[in-house]
Amino acid sequence: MIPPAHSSPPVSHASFVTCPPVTCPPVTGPAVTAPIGDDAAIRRDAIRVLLANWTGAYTVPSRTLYPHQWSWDSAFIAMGNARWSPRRARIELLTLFGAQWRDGRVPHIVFNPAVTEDAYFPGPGFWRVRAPSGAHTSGIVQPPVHALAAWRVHLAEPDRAFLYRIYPRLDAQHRYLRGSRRMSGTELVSIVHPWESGMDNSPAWDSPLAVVPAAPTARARRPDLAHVSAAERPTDRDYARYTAIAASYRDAGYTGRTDFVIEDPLFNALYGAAEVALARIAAVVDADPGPHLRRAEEITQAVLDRLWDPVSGVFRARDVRTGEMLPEDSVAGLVPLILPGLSTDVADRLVATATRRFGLNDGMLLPSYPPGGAAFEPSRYWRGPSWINTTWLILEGLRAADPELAPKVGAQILRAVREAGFREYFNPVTGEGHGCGDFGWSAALALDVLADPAMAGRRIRSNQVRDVR
Ligand code: 9WN
Repeated sequence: MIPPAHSSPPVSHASFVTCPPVTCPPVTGPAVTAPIGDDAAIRRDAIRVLLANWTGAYTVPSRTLYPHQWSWDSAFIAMGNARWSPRRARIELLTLFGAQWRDGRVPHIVFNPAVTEDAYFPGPGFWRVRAPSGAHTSGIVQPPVHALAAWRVHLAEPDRAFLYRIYPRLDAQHRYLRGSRRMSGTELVSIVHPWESGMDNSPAWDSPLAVVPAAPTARARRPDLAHVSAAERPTDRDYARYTAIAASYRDAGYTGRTDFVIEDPLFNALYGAAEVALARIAAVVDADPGPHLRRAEEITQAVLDRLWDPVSGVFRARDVRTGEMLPEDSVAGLVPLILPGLSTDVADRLVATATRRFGLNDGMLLPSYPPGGAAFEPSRYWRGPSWINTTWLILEGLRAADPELAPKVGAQILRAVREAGFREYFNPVTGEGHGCGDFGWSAALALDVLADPAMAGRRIRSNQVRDVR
């Protein structure tokens, strides 16, 4: 299937990079799984991981488990790369947007043609898509953290030419979400697959997934299990459901609804925060920031109106098919803390929930699911472990909401990678590392935290708070 192509010509790698074409060189150096010394050592080793995962035009999340380009991984990785190689960070984002579809969607995976089909499931043969650039991609999206990443990359090394280039593509990405994903008729956008949430195996998805038929024909191959223990990954049953939803969406031409239509607080909070970042970028590229700021306000209000649960003091996902809020909480419900327009009252309640129910202030790493919850599994992918990216998003929100707590959360991130290495996720209670090693965003976001003035003991000035930097 050839999806509708983007209206502007696709970005060609050759037009903006002088580095070699996308290839997959062998991994260099041993995987980082052993404890790694002080801050300077963390920095050195984080850069080593990012270099080892660099393909010449983007960074793979992992050489073993995820050997292609992932959408939101690239945004987080760009923010870390901005701290030592802004040029690499710009290339990372431009490469991703080079595979943008004509309708504006930014696919969640851009496949490396040098990697064999059986290295990752579902691969290009399953999705059957070619973007206008010719790249093989998936047909779904991931949380839109890219405008924030582009703005951070620009702040690290101002480059108006980069912003002129990326702004129309970011704007088209948001136009796609606004035009094709507002499925409840409100300002909120829906995800149509658990993979779109970025938190695929979250207990929050258990109830909507329970009604998805897991047909035997949808049985997935599991190359992931060659790299990571089955006890740390989703079950076969869940994989069959993921596969069934993706296949039905593909067969419908990647449009419309699936059996899974959810308004997710993490996705929508990043969408709102990204509109603020787009406003900042628009001001630099002589575009009008006004519509972005208005949309940021509308999205923030809709997140509050539709997803805030005042009883439990956390945001909850809503099932658009039933109209009901989902019963399970997860760290996704804390991420609206990043919205610059959130009221102080709500922000304070979120901080209280994060500290009381998620144990944020206990010296424990921030879990992806509350430790007191019935579905808590401290080492299974998204069902309890702590992840560096969600912890980092909460840290971003805390800069305004609780400037005293923010550096402690930054310190937790550094402690996690110091003690266990750049693992994909961490047992929040013991700190033990799980999933793959040498994981891209764990390295990148540790670099970002290390470069943070608040981490060097400096106080955050009040004019820096409530600011998407
Ligand atoms: C499916 C790459 C991605 C992350 C997701 C994480 C995991 C993929 C998988 O890995 O998902 O997209 O195969 O499990 O859940 O957040 O982007 O790191």
